[in-house]
Amino acid sequence: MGVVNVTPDSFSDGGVTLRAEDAIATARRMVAEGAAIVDVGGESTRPGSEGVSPDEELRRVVPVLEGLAGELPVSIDTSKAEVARRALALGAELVNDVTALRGDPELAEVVAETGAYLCLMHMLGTPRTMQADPRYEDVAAEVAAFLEERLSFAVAAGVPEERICLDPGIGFGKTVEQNFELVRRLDVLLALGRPVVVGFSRKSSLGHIVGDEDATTGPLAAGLAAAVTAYERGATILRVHDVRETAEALAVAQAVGA
Ligand code: HH2
Repeated sequence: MGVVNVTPDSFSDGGVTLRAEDAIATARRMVAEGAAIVDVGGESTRPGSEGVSPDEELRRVVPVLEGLAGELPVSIDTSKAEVARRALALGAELVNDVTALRGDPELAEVVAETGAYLCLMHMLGTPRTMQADPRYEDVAAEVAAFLEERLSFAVAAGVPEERICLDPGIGFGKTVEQNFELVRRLDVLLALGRPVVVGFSRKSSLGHIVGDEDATTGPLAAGLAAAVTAYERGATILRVHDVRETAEALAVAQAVGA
């Protein structure tokens, strides 16, 4: 899954593809480089962010979706029913909701009615508060219990279980150690029986682990190692900013594992 942020303030690439034509070109390049789907988002959820209005989010993503006109598999990274509805009408196939259907009470119905795929992600708190001293007794078990509950909620709302994937939410209310533990113990999430998404790409924990205490992003090489280790532990979808490099790293992991 290639990340296309149509935002001025995303944590690693804010402003890079804010213009629709740049976002469209990036999405096409990512698919040419090996992405199976591109995740288009118009709102940053980086630590400390406040969120944007539905109108602003639509203003950012609609021209990109119109430009792509259903030519590529697209996921819409949103928590808002209004944005999801419009994106799905413009050809998006998957709704990637970092609130796991807790943000907008109407989003479940939109996903159920349209037959879209859905990604449910774990987050502790909100982007504004999530990195303030996150605590768990057992991070993998608690994230799995949360995702199991959200999965039941989505199914009860009419989203078929086979259309749902789950994501531990790397960096969303977790310490550096907790992020790595979630990948190490991915089997606990896989036991829920749904495909698991991992989005470690460029996240600051990667910078911390290679010695930069003040990192707000992580280096590419560290992100590739995270992608490969997540893949080897059973992740099905890797949400990444650097598609070509990730596809090359995964080609090696696959060749070894074949
Ligand atoms: N991470 C980000 C955003 N959306 N969705 C899922 N399912 N999993 C993730 O790990 C995830 C996500 C944050 O990355 P990015 O979109 O690059 O940054 P920002 O939120 O600042 O736009």
